Amino acid sequence: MRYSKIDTSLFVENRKRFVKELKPNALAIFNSNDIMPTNADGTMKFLQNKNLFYLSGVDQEESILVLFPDAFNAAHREVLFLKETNAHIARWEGEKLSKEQAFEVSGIKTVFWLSEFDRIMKDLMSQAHHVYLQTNEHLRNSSEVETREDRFRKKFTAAYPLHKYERSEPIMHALRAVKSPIEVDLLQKASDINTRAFNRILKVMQPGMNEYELEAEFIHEYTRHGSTGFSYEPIIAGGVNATVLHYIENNKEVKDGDLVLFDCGCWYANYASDVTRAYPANGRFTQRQKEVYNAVLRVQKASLEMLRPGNQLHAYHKEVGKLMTDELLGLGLIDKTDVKNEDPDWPAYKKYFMHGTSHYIGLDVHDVGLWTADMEVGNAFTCEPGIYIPEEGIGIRIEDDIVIGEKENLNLTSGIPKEVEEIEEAMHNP
Ligand SMILES: [Mn+2]
Repeated sequence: MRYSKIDTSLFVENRKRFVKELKPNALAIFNSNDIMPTNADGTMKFLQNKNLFYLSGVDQEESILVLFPDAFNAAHREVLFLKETNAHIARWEGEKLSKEQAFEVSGIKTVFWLSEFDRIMKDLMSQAHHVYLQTNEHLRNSSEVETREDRFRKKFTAAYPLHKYERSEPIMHALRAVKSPIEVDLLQKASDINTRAFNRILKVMQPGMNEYELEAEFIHEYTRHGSTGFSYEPIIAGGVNATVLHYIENNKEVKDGDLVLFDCGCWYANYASDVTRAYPANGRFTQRQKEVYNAVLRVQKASLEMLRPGNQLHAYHKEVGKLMTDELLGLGLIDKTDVKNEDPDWPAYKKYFMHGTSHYIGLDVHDVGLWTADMEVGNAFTCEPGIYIPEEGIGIRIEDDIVIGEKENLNLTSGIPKEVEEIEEAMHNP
């Protein structure tokens, strides 16, 4: 792993919180993610299943976690099944967790090799009535790929058809939405690495560079500070490219006079950062760019104030829409008639600001969480309003990552310049 050892109490506490929500005589099973194939014998970089990680800290493929708080044998209340390792395997594949190391990472005392799974589970299943399994219930998930968990579920439910199966996902969404202090520190570390990268861009960007050269500056800074890389495909978009919301080609020349949008984030210890800024290629905003930029910035600052305990995400998004409507009227992009005749399901402001303002962030970039509950202390959100004007070649989004606090919010990305004067100052004093 590239990250420093995480305090085991995080995973111990997470398991305590999780098992409290289970029905009596229930066990829960979590499978790791697959190592995804490319072509021939190639594979993608491994990314752990985030529920398994949250409950164990195990960051290795072919791992299974079983939690059974009512197990007769106290040693079977928390069990890990891992890929077997020995000197020969270590020589070929590199180091894998030993049973002792797995305990040090997770705080789980009972660790078996995977080959013992069927035998041990036969015993545990004879005692259990309910079985909690995980499914991907993320609102925006649309993947058709069968996961390791999916394959496991088919096989396991066929082997034990008469147990009562339950969803662990609603519990996980509620738990993972509220970040503990250890998690906030890890999110801050990811944000700190990202902060270095954005500040580096302010020093090196020049008209004539290609967008991918700027992308290289990010990965350079990420890698040398222990990140495993981008937490999503980065968007580096000069001029009109910034008005294409999911522009990820990053292959055009940055022109003098362009505003360049950077939507970039990195991983640290499986926690994500996700930030957007728009910086002028030549170090100076034009008058119009500044007007639009400051309009977005006002909406962003006011929106950040509304991410407070007791508020609701749906109402919040409506309020942001009102703020944006006022700014677009001020910029002359829409008029009062547009607003008067607007479709309530697709208000006039959507012409220039067509995406959501906030999402949960944590172990996933678009983290799991409750979209209908009140906001509470410990929730971590992005805040990312934008204005996109293709006819003027201007696309601006300003995005920070914050954690809701008791008295005030913690802005994890406040070290990334976002005031016009600050940006121009930094770009002219490399
Ligand atoms: Mn975002």
